Amino acid sequence: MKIEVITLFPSIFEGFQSSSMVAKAIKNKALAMHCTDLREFALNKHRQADDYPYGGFAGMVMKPEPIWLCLQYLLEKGPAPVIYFTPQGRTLNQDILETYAREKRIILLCGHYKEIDQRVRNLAVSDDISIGDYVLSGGEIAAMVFIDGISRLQKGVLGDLDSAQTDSFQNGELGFPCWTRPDVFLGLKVPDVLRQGNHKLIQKWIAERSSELTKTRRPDLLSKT
Ligand code: 6GU
Repeated sequence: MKIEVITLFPSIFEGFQSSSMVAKAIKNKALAMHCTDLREFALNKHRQADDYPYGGFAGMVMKPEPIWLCLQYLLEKGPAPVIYFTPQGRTLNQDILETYAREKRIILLCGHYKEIDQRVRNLAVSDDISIGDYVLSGGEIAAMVFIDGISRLQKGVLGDLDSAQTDSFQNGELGFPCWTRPDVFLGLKVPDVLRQGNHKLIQKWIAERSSELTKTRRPDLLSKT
């Protein structure tokens, strides 16, 4: 999968691209990532990408022309859905990640300041995504959340083939608590059932822990299924 990021701040993505799961996905060729600096498509000599909003509101709005030109340039190379990150979008969840994880190429548009001009949204954006009910100063961190979530769903990225299957949200519930060695830590023992190797019992036990946790912490998830 190829991810094209459009941003005024490409340097934010440098450490992100070269660390952890995303770096591994890129190294394994499960993922390719490319950032385009929106300012390269800014028209005037000041490379201006934002301007005052019509209506006299506070804040700045990103101008339509650089975004439009940048999108034309990227879409000439081939088709791709254009996802714009905004608090006005639908809230990201695991289903949305799984749907986009199957695409060959996606374009992620990061806004900054207040919003981008509505005309370019109407003309060229295929989906608006938010990562939650709070306001960030730009879409870059939201795009990184999205890329991380998608990259770990690419084939050959997670070490253990099954490990995505026991994630939180995979079957509409939260995950379960986990333990590792040592057997006893500060006098606290690992639950016996996990050490006895009866896989049927273990499956039943962790399913109960998942349900318990979901019921107390996220009852809203249970009413969805
Ligand atoms: Cl996608 N962008 C911004 N600026 N703020 C957000 C967000 C996105 N999702 C939640 N808050």
